[in-house]
Amino acid sequence: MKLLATSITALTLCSGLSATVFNDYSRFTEDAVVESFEGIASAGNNLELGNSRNFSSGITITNDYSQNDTQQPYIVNAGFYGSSPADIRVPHGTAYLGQASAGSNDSGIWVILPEEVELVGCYITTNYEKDENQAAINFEAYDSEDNLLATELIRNISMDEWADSFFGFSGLGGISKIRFDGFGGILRVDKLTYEVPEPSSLALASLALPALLMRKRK
Ligand SMILES: [Ca+2]
Repeated sequence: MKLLATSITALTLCSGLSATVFNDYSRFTEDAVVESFEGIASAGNNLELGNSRNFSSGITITNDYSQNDTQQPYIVNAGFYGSSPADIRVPHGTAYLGQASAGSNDSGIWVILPEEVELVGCYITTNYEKDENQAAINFEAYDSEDNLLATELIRNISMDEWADSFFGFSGLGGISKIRFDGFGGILRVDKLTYEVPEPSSLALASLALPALLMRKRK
């Protein structure tokens, strides 16, 4: 019975993936893939993304925006809605991903990763001058079966703080999607970065359960 109980615990631990939040961009290695949203919208322009768009970095961005809504995700290059580019210090390059009132009339912005990753994150600003309590985003990580692995409430980060405001999720090989679901204000995202696990880490994880069972059988 003891062996059975131990085996069930081990199986539960293996299938019950979770993710943790991290803020240190230097955890990524040179193997990480960066989506900086450059070269998509022409200078000074917005490109509305509609319901789904694939990016050369491998990610797909989806949103269930409908024609009845006034807002949808967009890529902005060098300036925002006519404001001077100098007003905005974009963390990486001149272009970024944004949405006004993300999640207020839709399910927010989903980022579908091309494979299950170990690390994923981005630089985020969520400011809203009229009401700082409205300027909050739920940033979430999901596995391939749409189980929520982790969520982080991010509040009222000003434009000045954007380039210092990285939020990421870490989960060994189990993160398939991330989502931004907000309450109001304008969400801006840049330098979205992901990294798949080292092959040695995955091998270690896949060996862990059989090794444990083998040990218990002795
Ligand atoms: Ca950029």
